[in-house]
Amino acid sequence: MRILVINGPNLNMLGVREPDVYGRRTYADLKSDILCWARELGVTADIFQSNHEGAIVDRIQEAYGVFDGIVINAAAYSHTSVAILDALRAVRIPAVEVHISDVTKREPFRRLSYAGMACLRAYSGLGFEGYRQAMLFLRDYLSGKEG
Ligand code: CA2
Repeated sequence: MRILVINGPNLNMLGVREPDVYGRRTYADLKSDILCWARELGVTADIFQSNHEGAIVDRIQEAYGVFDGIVINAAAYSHTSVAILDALRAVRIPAVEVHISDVTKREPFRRLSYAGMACLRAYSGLGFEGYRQAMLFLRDYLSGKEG
């Protein structure tokens, strides 16, 4: 089972600034956690990060026929990008949204997620653990254990 994990703009800055919102751990730590959890869950995870909307759209399109599931934290593009929403809908790969912070408790503009409209569910405010929950859900969903 192949899962593509997509991270959007500025997530590569994790641990560098705003530790009160996103914690002190770095993007390298996040990647290593995701790969470790993927091994434990018995899935293969590829991780992609970009600060560019079009690059994220390209990566989603390239996933067609290759990946079984997508975990996406589109970061700020979650709240603005109809292009990412359309790409997720076009490939019809089961997708789950993740946000490290609790977007429901921040500025009102973070409550709307276009990417989330193409996702089966969202994990928000769980820190890095949200990625593990998303991969676990997808593994069970794809193997028919979760409806
Ligand atoms: O909570 C999340 O995971 C977000 O997707 C993170 C985005 C934000 O725009 C979303 O509303 C919620 C921002 C990622 C930026 O990460 C930074 C990391 C370190 C320093 C500054 C920003």
